[in-house]
Amino acid sequence: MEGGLDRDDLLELYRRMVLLRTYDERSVVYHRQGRIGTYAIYWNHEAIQAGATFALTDDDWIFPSYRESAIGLIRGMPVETLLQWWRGHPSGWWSPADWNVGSICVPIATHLPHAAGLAWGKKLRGEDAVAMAFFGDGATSEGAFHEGVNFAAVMDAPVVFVCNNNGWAISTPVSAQTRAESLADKAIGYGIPGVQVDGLDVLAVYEAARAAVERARAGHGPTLIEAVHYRAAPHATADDPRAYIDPERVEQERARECVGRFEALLRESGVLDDELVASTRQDAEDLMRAGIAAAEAEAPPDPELLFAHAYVNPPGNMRNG
Ligand SMILES: Cc1ncc(C[n+]2csc(CCOP(=O)(O)OP(=O)(O)O)c2C)c(N)n1
Ligand SMILES: [Mg+2]
Repeated sequence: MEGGLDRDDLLELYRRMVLLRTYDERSVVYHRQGRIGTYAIYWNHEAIQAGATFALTDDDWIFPSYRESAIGLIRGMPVETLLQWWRGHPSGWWSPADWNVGSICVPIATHLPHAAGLAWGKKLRGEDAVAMAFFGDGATSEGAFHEGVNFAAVMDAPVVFVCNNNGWAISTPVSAQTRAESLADKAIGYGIPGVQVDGLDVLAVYEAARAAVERARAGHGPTLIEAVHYRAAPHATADDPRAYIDPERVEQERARECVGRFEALLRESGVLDDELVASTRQDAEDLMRAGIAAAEAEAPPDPELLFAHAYVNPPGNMRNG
């Protein structure tokens, strides 16, 4: 079977990719209908998210950026929790310890020291959990990237750093971020392995992550994985990339999209047929429909919550009367 995975593994991997894809496509529609707020599209990032996390056990921790906002789905997190996050509803703030999934991190790279710290803490306690942190190409220009990776390297902390190199930090291309030949090369400066993989090949991503997790669990410290692809959708629903992106290149990338590519491979090897494809998609769509209904059925939050944990003594202009 493919990449040391058996038929059930391959189907589960496929199911997770379809679930992530469906969530993303429905979210863009919900945004256009005014049912969720600004949304960070991850269309064609599913191979990275599903492939890398497939190497984890449920005891391992995942630290997502906004680009991996729905990654909790692979652990069974309810769709409505994630939709509520994008609706700005407090029921979207899950406790990381309930799912071993950190909070969605919007400030670029600031979750990397958190992942390093958690992993080091696990190691000190003699627990063998691994932390996997996701971030973009632009994040590698941030101080917190250096601090997180260097700290994890020095402490041999069990971390897998997964860089989603989609070629863009909003409108800034990778060529304006670094003089390094590849982002994986940055690992050399930290004395850890750096691996470059095709970010649209879910099995290649899985294999790189599997090796990195094994290394981390064996006490040999972190690995930097650079998953290379090209952003095939706007940065977010608030972005109009026509001002800076090459539309022909985007069309080419969309034609090689990762879910269809894996689906074709599984059909060729006899693992998938029309019926399974249809039922997997239907299940994901049903889950989304139930999720948005559950989210919209919740009472709106109390606006005072905005201030509840902000000030012990609110300044005068924020006090009533
Ligand atoms: C510390 C910080 N600086 C700036 C921003 C504004 N910002 C939001 S997304 C983004 C681009 C990040 O690009 P990249 O790391 O490549 O991730 P991608 O969005 O491509 O997944 C920036 C600069 C931010 N969120 N946090
Ligand atoms: Mg990027």
